[in-house]
Amino acid sequence: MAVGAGARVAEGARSSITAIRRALRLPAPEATVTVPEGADLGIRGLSPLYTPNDEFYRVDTALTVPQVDPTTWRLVVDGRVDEPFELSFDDLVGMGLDEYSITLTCVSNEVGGDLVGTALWWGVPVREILRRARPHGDADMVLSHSIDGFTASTPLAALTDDGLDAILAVAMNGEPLPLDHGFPVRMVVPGLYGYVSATKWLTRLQVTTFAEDEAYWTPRGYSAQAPIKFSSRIDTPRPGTSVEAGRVALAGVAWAQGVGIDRVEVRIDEGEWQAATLSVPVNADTWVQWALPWDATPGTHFVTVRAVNAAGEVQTADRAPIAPDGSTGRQRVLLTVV
Ligand SMILES: Nc1nc2c(c(=O)[nH]1)N[C@H]1C(S)=C(S)[C@@H](COP(=O)(O)O)O[C@H]1N2
Ligand SMILES: [Mo]
Repeated sequence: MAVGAGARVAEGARSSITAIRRALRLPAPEATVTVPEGADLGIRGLSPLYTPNDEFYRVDTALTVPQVDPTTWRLVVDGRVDEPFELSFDDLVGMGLDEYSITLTCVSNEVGGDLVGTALWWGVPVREILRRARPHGDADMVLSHSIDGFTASTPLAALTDDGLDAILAVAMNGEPLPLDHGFPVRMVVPGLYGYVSATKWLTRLQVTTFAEDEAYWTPRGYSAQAPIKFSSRIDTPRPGTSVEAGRVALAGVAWAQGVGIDRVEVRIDEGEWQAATLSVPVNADTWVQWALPWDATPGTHFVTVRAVNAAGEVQTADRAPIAPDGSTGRQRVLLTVV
């Protein structure tokens, strides 16, 4: 029976790549992230600073998780470059790994949604790889290709800028990338939505132009370029739940990758905006947690949150849908206090 045989082959491939991944030993990163004291407020119901891999959101078009063998994996770097070349997994890791703290966000994240997560990634700057290929002066985009046909269009400058930590990542929270998060190699680019930057199961970096090439989502109603819109979320109490009157810990997260969060403000019903306490930021690319103690009185109450980024911009109340380039608006939750 073809179906049964196919399923068995797929199972076999899966278990063998799983075994290869489990046996893989990566060298420790040369530079590690210093997580400052106070970076995690440790409040019950609040997202931890680093999202465990098995709780990290997953978004991709793959019907089955691609099984990519790192021992035969190659990265092709080509297109509008002087020196096209190929790299093996050992070549890549041999360039030296550093650790990066970066919050990833999906363009499909609704205001208050959970398609956002933070990890400590080990990787190599994309700029070091592109520098070797010597992109032509007229190139302005890198089309990153996945083994499964997915592509993402990333501005060349976002990958080559010295101040931006765009990386090819091989590890997530201290272990090789999980299979469903792109094993063995993916891109991670701070400040750009995943669909224009975070290619999993990466196989090729094609240096090109926005005029000449387009990525998977571009003809499907999403912008070719999409910086992350900064936002904030209420984690606890959960929307729609009832809480006991008295001191209640309101808490959540806020992110403004590349810029940083200046403050988070909370409003109860139609009251004044109150400044929340923030966790100590790890860097501008990593979300912060916020918390505000609230003396809750019986009845129903609306709690609204907004962030102010380090450039002084206030999170807009204007609602935008996820297409074509990300949602906006403020999360407002209804809580019943008994
Ligand atoms: N190969 C491949 N890579 C992909 C995608 C995909 O569909 N296929 N989706 C992208 C999108 S839309 C997002 S938000 C991130 C999500 O990464 P995660 O699943 O590790 O959280 O992966 C990006 N990389
Ligand atoms: Mo996404």
